[in-house]
Amino acid sequence: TENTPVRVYRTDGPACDPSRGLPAARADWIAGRGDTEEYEGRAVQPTDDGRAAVRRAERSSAAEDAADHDRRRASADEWKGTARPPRRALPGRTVTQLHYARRGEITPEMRFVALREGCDVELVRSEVAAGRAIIPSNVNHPESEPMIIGRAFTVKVNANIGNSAVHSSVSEEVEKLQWATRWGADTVMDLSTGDAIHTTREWILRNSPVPIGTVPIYQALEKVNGDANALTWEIYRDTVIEQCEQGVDYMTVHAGVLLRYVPLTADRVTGIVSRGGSIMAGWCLAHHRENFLYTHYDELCEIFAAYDVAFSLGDGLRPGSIADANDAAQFAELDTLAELTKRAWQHDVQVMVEGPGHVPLHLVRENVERQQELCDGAPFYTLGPLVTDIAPGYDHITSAIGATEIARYGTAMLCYVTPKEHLGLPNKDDVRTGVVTYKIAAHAADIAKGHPGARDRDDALSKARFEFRWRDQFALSLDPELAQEYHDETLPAEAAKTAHFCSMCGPKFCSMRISQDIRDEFGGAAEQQAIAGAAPGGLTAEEARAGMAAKSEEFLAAGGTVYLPDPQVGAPS
Ligand code: IRN
Repeated sequence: TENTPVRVYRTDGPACDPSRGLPAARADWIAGRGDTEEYEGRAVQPTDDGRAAVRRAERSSAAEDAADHDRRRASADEWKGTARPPRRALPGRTVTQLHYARRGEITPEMRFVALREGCDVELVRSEVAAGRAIIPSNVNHPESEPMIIGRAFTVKVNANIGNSAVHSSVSEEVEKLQWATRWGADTVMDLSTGDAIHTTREWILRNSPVPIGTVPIYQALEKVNGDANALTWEIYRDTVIEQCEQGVDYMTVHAGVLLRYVPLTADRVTGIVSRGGSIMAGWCLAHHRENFLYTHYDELCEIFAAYDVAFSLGDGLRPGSIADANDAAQFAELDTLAELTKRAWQHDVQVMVEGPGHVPLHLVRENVERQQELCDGAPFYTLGPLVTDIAPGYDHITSAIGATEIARYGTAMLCYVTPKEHLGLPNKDDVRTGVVTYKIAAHAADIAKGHPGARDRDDALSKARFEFRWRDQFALSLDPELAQEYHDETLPAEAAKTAHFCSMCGPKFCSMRISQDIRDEFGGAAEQQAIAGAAPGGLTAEEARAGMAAKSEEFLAAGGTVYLPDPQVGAPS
């Protein structure tokens, strides 16, 4: 029988020389709208001259640190790509996808997204216009391939990468980006906190076919040498503009951590676990003033509107243990995130809302339903959630369980968790495991939601499996290499790629093969007979018939009903 091809969108983009970056495929679309202008000289000069690393090396007087710093500078000097002047909205113009969608205009980005999702472009436009979906697309990131985050579309997966003060270099981060998109990450967040933060981000952006997200407060903190109390709105604002000019597509902003909410975390088991959340809570307490991200929020909206940067409203008070799930602090912050969502919309700025964290399975659904109701359907973007706290080393699994549940009820994007969560910085293997695990969660949710066409790949793989087309089975897998590696561990011979069994059950007990024999015996096609005949050691038709007769007797003796009658709950006795 015919096998129709299955189309899968690859997120890894075209191959390129990392020191030159990807072609600016979207540049003509952006310029063609005539609503932006290039400007000379960046609004903010990068502070990234390595001073921070030298200071750090001096502080710790660790020779290793200095060597690490030299290595980073060396890789930074290798950049051969062209430095484009930054672009922003012409005075008085709004350039966001939300703005165009609300005006009823369809952009090339919306068309691209519709093709990618296999849906009508009007669905894309109307969901963006309603704020229920976002297309993160900074005008300074023309290398990106447009994608959409919203509950009406396939569930997306974000992978976090980024160096920390203790580990990894610029080129390693680009490799991690390419690695993450190779396994299917739909967006990548650069959470670098060490030195060379600007350079690392530049390399990542110029090489990224997927939208890039950041948490600007991390870089702002670097600028004040890690002293949260020294942070100011001005330092933060300049950092945001610097990142807008580079092309960051969405930014996590912890503007919902209000001064009055901080005491609500006092009795928690794990307090405040969000990095950004704890920085802002510390700042609020130290100054006894309201969070400057909240008080300057409208200015931030104006900046975002000029570059089409989307908000990812941070959940700075998310629970960090199942004991703290759905508590007063978390839900108070959510109320504020709802208010901020609507304020962003007033500026035509795209927005999604971040969610937990750690939540036991039975409390997961409430999170997404509450967020969807309060935030008028703005996309929800959640970190897991982990449904239990007892499996460090396996938190990609504890969180994928919660992620599947929360996506099933409407979360639009899942932030992956790797096996190293709570334990250390993920390496390449962890990134791969994290991304694939989250592709499983997202896909399982798509199927459960009845998303059109979601099951096609499953059906194709199952058919390949049933027909012993091993190579097709590998190719259709989320991780073809691993599937083949595991198969070949016990049956490496080329002949095994067409054999009608694998080493799990062996030739004699392969259920697929037995099914095929039965199909063959009771009216199977001629080609099935040929297949059955080729396999060694299976059941004979005689054995199969005898087995089925025995089963039939057993079934009839037990009453012969397939389904038991419905229990009469509460019926009068
Ligand atoms: C996603 C949902 N909730 C949190 N996240 C991600 O966590 C967010 O997008 C970013 O990657 C990271 C921010 O962590 P902190 O600063 O809140 O700990």
